[in-house]
Amino acid sequence: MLALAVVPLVLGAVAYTVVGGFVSMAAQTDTIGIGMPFSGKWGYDASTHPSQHHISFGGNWSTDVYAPSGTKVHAHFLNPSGVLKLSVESVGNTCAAPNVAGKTVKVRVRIDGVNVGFVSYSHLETSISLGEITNGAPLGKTKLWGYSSCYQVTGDAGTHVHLEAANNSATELSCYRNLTIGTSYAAETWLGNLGKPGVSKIQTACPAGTIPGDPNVIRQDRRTIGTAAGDWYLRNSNSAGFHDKQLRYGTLGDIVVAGDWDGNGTKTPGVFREGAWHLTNSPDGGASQITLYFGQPGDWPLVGDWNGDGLDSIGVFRGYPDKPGEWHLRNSLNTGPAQIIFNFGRGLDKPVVGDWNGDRIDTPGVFRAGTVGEWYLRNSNTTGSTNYAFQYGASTDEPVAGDWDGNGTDTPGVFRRSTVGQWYLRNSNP
Ligand SMILES: [Ca+2]
Ligand SMILES: [Ca+2]
Ligand SMILES: [Ca+2]
Ligand SMILES: [Ca+2]
Repeated sequence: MLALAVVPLVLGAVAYTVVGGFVSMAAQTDTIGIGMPFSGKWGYDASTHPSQHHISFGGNWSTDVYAPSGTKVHAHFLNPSGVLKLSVESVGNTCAAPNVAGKTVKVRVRIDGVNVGFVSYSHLETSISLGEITNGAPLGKTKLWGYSSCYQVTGDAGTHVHLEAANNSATELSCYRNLTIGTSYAAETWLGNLGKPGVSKIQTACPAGTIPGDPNVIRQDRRTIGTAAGDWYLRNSNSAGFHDKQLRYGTLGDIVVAGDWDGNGTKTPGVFREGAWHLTNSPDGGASQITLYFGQPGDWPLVGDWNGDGLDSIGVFRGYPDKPGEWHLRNSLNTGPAQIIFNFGRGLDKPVVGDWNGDRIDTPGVFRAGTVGEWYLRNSNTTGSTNYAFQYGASTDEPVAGDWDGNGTDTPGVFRRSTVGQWYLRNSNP
C-alpha cells in the first residue's frame, strides 16, 4: 500500500493534487463529462433521442430525462480535467407566454478559468439565484406542468427535464453518449462530453473511446496527471510545505500509482493508461522499465501486496451502477489474468487498499459519498462482510490510505480541494 508521507503544495498560483503518495497538477485542458441530473429514465421515444430531439436554447444536442414530479435536479459533472467552476448564468421561462412550463437554468462550465460551454436544464421549479454553484448542487425540482403546446405531458410518467449542452466552440461541439431509450440510469451516469474531445456536427454521438470506460459509469477520479510532461511533486513529511522531490513520469491523463515493484523498500512511480501499466524502479522517473497489461479502460488501478510476500503487485476495481464493486487482483508484475476476484462495496464507491490489521497483507476498502464520507474496510481479499465501518471526511473528499505513523497499520486520510489542497489523516481504524 502507498505509505509515503504526502502533503499538498502550492507553486505559484497553481494548486497540486496529491493522492496515494504522488502528485498531479490540475490540467490546462478542458474536458468534462456531463452527468445525469438525477436517477431516472433517459429518453422516451425516438423523438427524444439526441440525434433528433429539438434544440431550443442554442445547444449542440438535447434530450429529455424523466423523473417523477418533485425530484431534485442536480448539476453533475464528471472527471473534469482541471479546476472546475460552475455558475448559474441565466434563469428564464422555458416556454413563451401564455404557456407556463417552468424555468430553464443555464449552467456555465469553466475549467482552469477556460469557458468550456454550458448545460441547460428546462422545466424546473426553482428559485435558484445567479452565481457560482458547486458540482452536484441542486438546481431545482421536476414538476408536472399543465399541458400546453410547449409541454405536451398529461401524466406524472411524462414529467421530465429537457437537457441541452453546447461547447464554447464553433468547430468542436459537445457530443452525446448513445444510451438506451426508455432505460433508467443512475444519477451521474455519463451522458456526454463537454469540451474535448467533441465532434464537428450537431446532434452527434461521441466518438468511440472518448467516454472513459463506456459502458461503465465512471466515478470522479482525480488521480490523473495534469501536464503533458507528467510532473510529480513529492513530500517526505505529513506537514504543510513545499515538495522535497520533483520528477517527470507518464503523461497527461494517465492515472498515477506507486509501489515497491522490486522489493527494495522504496516506492517508485507507475501509471495506468486504459489498461496498460507502465512502471519504473527509478525514484527519479524517466523512461518506463516495465510495461504490462491488466484491466481495461475505466477501471480504477490498485497497488498492494495481496499475498504478503513483501512485493507490491497490481489490481483493478471495476464499478457498474447498482452492482457490487468488482475487485480483480494479480500477484505478479506481468500481463496475465486476475488470480483473485471478489466483490466488495458498491460499483460507485471509491476503492482504497491497505493493511488495516497489520498482518502485512493489503485488502480492500471503499469510500462512499453519503451525507458524510463513509468507510468500509475488510481484512481479507474475498467476498464477504465489512470488518470496520465508520465515518471520516466529507462526501466530496478524495479518500487515501497509508501508514501515517509508521506502526505497520494503514489508516484513512482524505484530500480536500480548497484554495489549497488540504489533507486530513488519522491513525486508527475506525
Ligand atoms: Ca522499489
Ligand atoms: Ca505480493
Ligand atoms: Ca492486512
Ligand atoms: Ca499506522
